[in-house]
Amino acid sequence: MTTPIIQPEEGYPIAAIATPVGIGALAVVRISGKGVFDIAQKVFRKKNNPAFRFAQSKGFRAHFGTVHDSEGLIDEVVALVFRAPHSFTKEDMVEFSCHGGPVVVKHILKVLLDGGCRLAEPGEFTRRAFLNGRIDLLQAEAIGEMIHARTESAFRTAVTQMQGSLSLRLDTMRRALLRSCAMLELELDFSEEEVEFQSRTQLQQELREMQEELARLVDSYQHGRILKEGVATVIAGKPNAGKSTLLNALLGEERSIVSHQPGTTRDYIEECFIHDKTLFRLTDTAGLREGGEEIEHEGIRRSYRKISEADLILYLLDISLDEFLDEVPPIREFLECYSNACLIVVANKIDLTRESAERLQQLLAATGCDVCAIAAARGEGLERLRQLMSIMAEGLHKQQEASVLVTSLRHYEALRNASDALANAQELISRHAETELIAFELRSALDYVGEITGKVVSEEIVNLIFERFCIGK
Ligand SMILES: Nc1nc2c(ncn2[C@@H]2O[C@H](COP(=O)(O)OP(=O)(O)OP(=O)(O)O)[C@@H](O)[C@H]2O)c(=O)[nH]1
Ligand SMILES: [Mg+2]
Repeated sequence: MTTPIIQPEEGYPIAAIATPVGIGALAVVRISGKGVFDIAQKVFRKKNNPAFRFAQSKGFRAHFGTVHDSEGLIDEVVALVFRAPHSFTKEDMVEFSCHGGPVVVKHILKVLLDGGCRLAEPGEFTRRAFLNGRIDLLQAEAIGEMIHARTESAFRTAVTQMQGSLSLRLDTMRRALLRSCAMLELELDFSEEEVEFQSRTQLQQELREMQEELARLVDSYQHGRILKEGVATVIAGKPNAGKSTLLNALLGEERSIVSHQPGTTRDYIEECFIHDKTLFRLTDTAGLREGGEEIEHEGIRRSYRKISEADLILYLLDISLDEFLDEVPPIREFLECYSNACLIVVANKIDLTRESAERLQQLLAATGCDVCAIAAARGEGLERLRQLMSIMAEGLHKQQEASVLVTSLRHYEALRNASDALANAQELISRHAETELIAFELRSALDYVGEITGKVVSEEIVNLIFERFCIGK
């Protein structure tokens, strides 16, 4: 199990530009850590008040003045003071709002670095907020997700997580587990006297309730993942069916190479688009066929991997070919093998046949699937396809109506492990197993739950989480 816990850093003063690179009305450069008031003092002069001292300023105060380097004035700024522990990092902080030109901002950053700060690493401000106990790991991750949210619903979910609703549930669970663990361990201290401080019936009941709660959270992951990452939608089918043409048409740009040669797409291509407030992560894959050479083989292997991970499969076929019914067995196979995903059969190239209605009917009867007819190259039928995709996505969403959603694979895995440990504990209790074994399972459930909020977590995981942030956050 992971060992606790990373010690809070010493609070070496760090500096970073907190706003995006480029030209804007304003930009913010922030510093945090020990001695930042002295560093700010070296470079800042308050308007009409030469006696002003950051060290004596109250928190949450804005001071208007100028920033200088050895050669003179750099910019007029507003310096905002936060006094520990009432700041984002719980350390002393100053934020300089300056004019938003890239050169100005870099100059201000440079004087602060020359003054004694070091450049902050990606996510280091948020990391300090976590290490200093201002937020837990879940909330820190939610901040990252909120910044990267591409749809309104992903944003809302991240905000809920940031406010700590999932943290609260997990903490309650953790406390209950801790209590039971303590009782069992107390029994161990008196093992010769065969006392039972923790009623086994009551413990069984409590563990069952916790496991149900964990199961609900685990189940919410599919929905949460779709909100965050989009509906994983894979366009599959034989070579030349028009998969790349369809990807381009749905995106409205020439993203994937189209050619009349079968086997054009080798590696898969992934792009996102939003329709009707739903984010779709669309993947164009290599056409599925026997034979071909080595690179194409690898492409096809990757296609199957993507198909196996899909929420929604668009199975594309060329309806203008006389042998279009040859596609029925592979479609049936898809339905069987990838039953976790939704499937839409998309009949392409209707512009090339006069019998499209008749053929579609045959296809519908033979597969029993939702069939959509299009001419991807001309953009015909795409609106109906998009509608059908949205309806399918709504079905995926509605499968889960939990108020708290799990959106991260890391949390999902820890919750599943915790749930497994609770199942083991219950099994042991019903077999009247030794207290030691039951306590061991409860401890590991406790550790898994603690991993999520960061109560018990390895430095490696913390590093992985904060690496994905941008500098200045
Ligand atoms: N007439 C007609 N031709 C189309 C249509 N859609 C695609 N095509 C043509 O079909 C050929 C194959 O299209 P692609 O999009 O490259 O097919 P693909 O499924 O990606 O093929 P691979 O990458 O080889 O698996 C190209 O010549 C396209 O112009 C359509 O709706 N009507
Ligand atoms: Mg292609």
